[in-house]
Amino acid sequence: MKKFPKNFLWGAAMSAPQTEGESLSFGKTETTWDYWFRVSPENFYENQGPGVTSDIYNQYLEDCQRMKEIGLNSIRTSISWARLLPDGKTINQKAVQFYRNYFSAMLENGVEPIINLFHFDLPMWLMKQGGWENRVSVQAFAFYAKTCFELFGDLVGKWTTFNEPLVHIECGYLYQYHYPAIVDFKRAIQVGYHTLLAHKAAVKVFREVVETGEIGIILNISPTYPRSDSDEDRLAAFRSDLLNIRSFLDPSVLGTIPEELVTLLSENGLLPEVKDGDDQRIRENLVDFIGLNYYQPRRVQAPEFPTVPAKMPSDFYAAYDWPDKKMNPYRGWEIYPEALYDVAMMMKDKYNNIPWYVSENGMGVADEERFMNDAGEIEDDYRIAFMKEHLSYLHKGISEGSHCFGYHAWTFIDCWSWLNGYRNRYGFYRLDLTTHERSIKKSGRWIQQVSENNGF
Ligand code: BGP
Repeated sequence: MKKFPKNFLWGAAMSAPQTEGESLSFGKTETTWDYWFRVSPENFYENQGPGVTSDIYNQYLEDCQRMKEIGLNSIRTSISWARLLPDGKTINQKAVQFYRNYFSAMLENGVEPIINLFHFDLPMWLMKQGGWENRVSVQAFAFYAKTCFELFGDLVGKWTTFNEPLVHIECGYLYQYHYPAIVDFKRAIQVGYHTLLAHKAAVKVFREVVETGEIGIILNISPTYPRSDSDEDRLAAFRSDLLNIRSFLDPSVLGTIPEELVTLLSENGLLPEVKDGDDQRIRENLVDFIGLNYYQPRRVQAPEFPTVPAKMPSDFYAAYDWPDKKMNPYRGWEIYPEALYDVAMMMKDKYNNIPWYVSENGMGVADEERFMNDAGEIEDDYRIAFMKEHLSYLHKGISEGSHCFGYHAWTFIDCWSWLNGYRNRYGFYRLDLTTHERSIKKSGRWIQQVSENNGF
């Protein structure tokens, strides 16, 4: 039996834009997702948009009971900025009531809410001013954060500022998976810099207005493995880590931006605009904990014909296709549970053994109705096997002293996914797209046992 530390968090992660529904009602205004779907629905898998999603806005009472039913002692979700502050300034009282009721229902069911402020869903009123490219976004975010802390601080003990900040940067400004779908490395770096400052500003305001409670940030972590031990491949891995791991982890935990990252950006004409006092803002305002979303490793090799100065991150490191990889063919992501041990050791050895948790891990599978038994239950043994393997490596890291305090699966109920709609399912509960009924999967019954035994 693999036992986990006392008070270990067993839970699941989700986000407002992927679960709430009522995306243009009860006072909420458009986000970039609502807007993009309205103007370019063809970009979205089977024209599935963010309008209804899992309808949690209307079903949260029953859903909070469902959390308890499968043994979840914690849930991470986010607040919708455009719902709470439809014009950036005025508080929407319907939103206040909804979130207070929702978080209270979690607490009544013994579920600790971990509340995140930004999960890719930028309000259109801010996008129209340039979004994260415009430094006004930093103050706008700090105001939103302060509003949340004041309104919900009595119900929420753990806050996080951003989910996967790298993703809205690279998908929005390099790879065209998020609005505004621009390809421009320099603008991407500016967006990243303002995002970092917004995170720092939110932590600062948190320390000013909240007496008890903790604050952190959630980062996507893909540990980098070079193709070979050659100097060139190792340099590629080092640069990948600078951009993809250390860019947010170092300033959040250590209060520094790696010097080598500054040099690399400077040599390539990519440095962002900064202002006096930014150094101090970055040095201070450190987090209490870190959440790490782990799905897949990153394998790299030296780029063969890099453009100088760099136009894309691939000019610093190229993807390496490891012939021995094991794949999740539905999502196209490599399955490599060993990395969770490496991540645990990295947090212990390089980040002062700061408390951290696995804030997302999971397996998206298409056409899960193939695995439905006669009683109508999805027998998702592959998901159970996936989680067991990952938890085993995590357990090894914890037994060697890494300060990990929880494991959250992606996700609670099958949810809407950005451009992929409902193609890949991740939930402990299946969502029926026509009736919006939820039904427990085998993995839901399994996680209940794991949570009850605090191990498996
Ligand atoms: C993470 C995001 C989630 C979720 C998950 C699964 O990166 O934080 O919002 O979507 O990935 O990925 P996908 O939905 O693309 O399959």
